[in-house]
Order: sequence, then structure tokens, then C-alpha cells
Amino acid sequence: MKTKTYAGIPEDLAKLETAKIVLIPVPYDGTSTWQKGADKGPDAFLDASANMELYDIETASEVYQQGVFLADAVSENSSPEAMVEAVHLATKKYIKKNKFVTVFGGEHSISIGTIRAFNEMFEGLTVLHIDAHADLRESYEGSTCNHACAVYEASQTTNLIQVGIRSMDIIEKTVMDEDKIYFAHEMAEDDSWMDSAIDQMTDNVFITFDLDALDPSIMPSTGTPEPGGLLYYETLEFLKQVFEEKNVVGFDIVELCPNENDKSSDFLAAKLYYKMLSYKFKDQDIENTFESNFNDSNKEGNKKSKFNTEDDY
Ligand SMILES: [Mn+2]
Repeated sequence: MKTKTYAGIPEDLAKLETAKIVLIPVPYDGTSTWQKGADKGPDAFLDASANMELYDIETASEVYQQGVFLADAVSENSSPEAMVEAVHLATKKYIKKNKFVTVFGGEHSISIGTIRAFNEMFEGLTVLHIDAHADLRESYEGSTCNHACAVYEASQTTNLIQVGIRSMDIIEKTVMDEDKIYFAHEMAEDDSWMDSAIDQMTDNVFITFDLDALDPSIMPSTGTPEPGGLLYYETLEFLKQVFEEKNVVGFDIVELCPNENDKSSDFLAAKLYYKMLSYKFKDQDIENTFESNFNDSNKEGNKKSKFNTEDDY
């Protein structure tokens, strides 16, 4: 990693002991099928972040003052399975330290390990999956840890809500919960999807944000750009509402595939990450200690059980 601290923040705000936020870079691109380059995502994101102004106008806050610890990158890439386990362990380690844990990829398969860790540590977890692709294949090209399988496990173990979907294989229909999927062509016609999606969430929400959910006109630097995606302000409106109404326990952002000729995508990813932090902490005093409300005791032996739909919404 070229950058010493996240966004070039002062070192006293970047210490693990005192930072409320942890950022784990995962420069992994082992299973992508079309354009390679998501392994360069974290560096491009950190470069753009270091060139960004750190006062957020909308929330009138400087969220970096809550402290952001830039963790060592997870570099395990001997196999998709080994990478997923390394991400799982790293994520869990920092959740146990009572941090707000965020992960920057890397291709979407990294989320398998991240979601597994959050599901073990938080009760009744909702996974909000924002993506152009359904990513519901049980296995793909011989692995259950392929990017095309990013949320299959979540579909079996958590309350999975999918937003922005506009590309899938017919076989994924056998897995998807049609009440909890918001297709892009429907979202374009009727904005009641925002309230509807939030109504279906439990209190603890993990967000996995694949940048190809965004329209290629504003996010061309991604491995598989699909037309008809989300625009910036509707994305922020939705995210802001989720952060206001739910306990967002962490998030990841994946699939930035940097391009020398398009720095605006890197910058969008940097701003989106910072916005999400700003929404999370906008009502928290810097002096107050952070409580993530993780629960270490309940899920260890139970991680394969299907989310209980009788759980409180
Ligand atoms: Mn995708």
C-alpha cells in the first residue's frame, strides 16, 4: 500500500487502539471472468481518498476524527477458499475489538468471508446486497468462492435483500427470494422500492456494495459494467435512510477496476465510502465510545442455519 494512513489523516487518528473505524483492503482478483484489475482497486481507492476534502457538507461533519485504522491488506490468494477464510478471520478479529469494520475489494468473492464473520457476530443479520448481478450461484467454475457466488451463502444464512439487479442466470431463480429482490427495471419506474426494502430489513444490517450497481455513466471502471444502473443521488438517498433507520454493523465496497483514463470512478468510490462513514457517525460525538453491539456467543455453531423469518423486523 502506498498510503500510510487512510486519506492521509494524522497518525494519532489512525491508531488501532483509539480508532472507531477499521478499513481492511483486500486486493484480490482471482476468479473474475472478464476484465481483470479489481486487485488494483484498493490502491486506487486509497490514492483518491488521499486527495479528497474531509469535511462532509451534507452531514456537517468530519467523520475521520472518529479515527480510521488502515489494517494490513489481506493478501492471501493461493486459492479462492483460502482467501475467503483469510478475510473471514481478519474481519472477525476487528469486530471482536468493538470496531466499525469496513472492507474494500477486490472482486466480490471477498464478501463471502466478510458476511460470514458478520453473521457469526450479529444476531438476525440482514445483508443488503447492492449490485447489478444476482451473484446467487451455489458454485461456479468449480468453486463456491467464485465472484458469481458472492451472496449464495448469505441467501441461506441471513435475511438477504438484493437491490439494483439487472443481470442473472435463469438457474439463480431457483435460489432467489422474489419478495426481497428489487430489479433495476422496476426501480427505474417506481421509487417505492426504497421504503419497501427498508421495511423488510431487521435491525442489524450489513451492506455489500458492488460498484457495478451504479450506472456505467458514473462508474465505468468496474469489471462488468451493465447499463441501467443507480445514479449518485438516489443511491445516497437510499443509503442515508438505511443508516438512519437501521443499525448498520459494517459494509464492504467491491469491484473497483481502475482505469488510467478514468480517475472519476476512483474518486466516486472514495466519496461513497466516506459518505457511508459520515452517515453512520453523524450523530455520534467524537468523545463517546463506540458500541457495535456484537454478540460473540450465539452463532458459532449455528452459521449454516437459515435466517429465521419469524425474527422481529
Ligand atoms: Mn456485480
